[in-house]
Amino acid sequence: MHQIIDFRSDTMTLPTPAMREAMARADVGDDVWEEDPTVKRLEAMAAERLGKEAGLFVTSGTQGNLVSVCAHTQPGQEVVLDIDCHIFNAEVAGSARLGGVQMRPLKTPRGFLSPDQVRESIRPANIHLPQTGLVCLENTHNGHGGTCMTPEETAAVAAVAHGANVPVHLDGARLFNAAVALKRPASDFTRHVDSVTFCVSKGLSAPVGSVVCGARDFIARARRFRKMFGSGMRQAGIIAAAGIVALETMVDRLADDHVNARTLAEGLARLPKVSIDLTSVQTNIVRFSVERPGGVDELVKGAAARNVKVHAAGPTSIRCVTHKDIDADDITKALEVFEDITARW
Ligand code: TLP
Repeated sequence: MHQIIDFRSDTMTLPTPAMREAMARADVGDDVWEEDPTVKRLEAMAAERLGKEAGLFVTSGTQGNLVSVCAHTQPGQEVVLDIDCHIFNAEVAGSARLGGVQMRPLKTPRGFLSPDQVRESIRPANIHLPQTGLVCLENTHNGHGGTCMTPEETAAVAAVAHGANVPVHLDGARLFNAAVALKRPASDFTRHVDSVTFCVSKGLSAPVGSVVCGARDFIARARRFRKMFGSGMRQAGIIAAAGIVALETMVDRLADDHVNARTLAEGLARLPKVSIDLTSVQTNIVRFSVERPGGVDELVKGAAARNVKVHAAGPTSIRCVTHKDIDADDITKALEVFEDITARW
């Protein structure tokens, strides 16, 4: 049992003893010179798992997406993506500011672009129009509650983009959650996209980092952008070592987080003034809304006072994320806290 039950994000996970051990012992070198054996091992391992030629260790998911957008596009081009996705909403407009691209956000029912939407959004050749430079997808979809896009849905969208010579980037910050939830190899989700970023620092519990995977020439361009953005990291094997442990030992256990999220969601659904779409709870994210003025604040503050931390995702919505530092007993305890707070609603 842990003292604080922290549902704010799976980024809150602390490194495991095995990770700390691997970090202490990591064989390292200067990674800007491509001489850090541990970073190279993580990159190769990630690329192999996702069926790509090469990998690039980056500081964060945000940086992975940014270097990918920059490496795929030219300034002035347009990027097609879902309106609720992380790249459009939560990456400080980095792609616009640093990549010089224009975003073309489209409204979707579950966070996933359809093949028709992509077909209709790709710009025809015309002197007035921007050129479509990239399509971005997100799996699992954070804003829609950790929903999963199937490999087949991904393939159908990518086929349309590729038919117009437009590459596809996948923000797979929580890609392994989708793979575990749908019981498919992670490479099934990445086969049809040109590049993918996944995070070792979320449910996989490593302290820092993400890996971008793609074709060798794409990764070479992404590497130059990573350097431009100030993240040539020298003896980065110290942190990459934890990423290796994450990939080797922390993927299968994500299934436990999904069970805990489901139990939490079903408990929340029984509370007064709480509304939750249980079909959206497919992995480790639980989003729900509170239909009572000031209710979000009451829940966030009331729960925090009893050592349960939740994230106010909007004026009427709360997000809870399950992860390895929250077990089944914690879910029971947290539900008791939420029941007490909402008892008089
Ligand atoms: N998301 C964070 C916050 O920024 C909201 C979280 O706690 O969930 N893509 C997706 C789908 C993400 O959810 C995130 C992180 C990122 C990219 C960015 O990763 P980092 O935080 O490593 O830059």
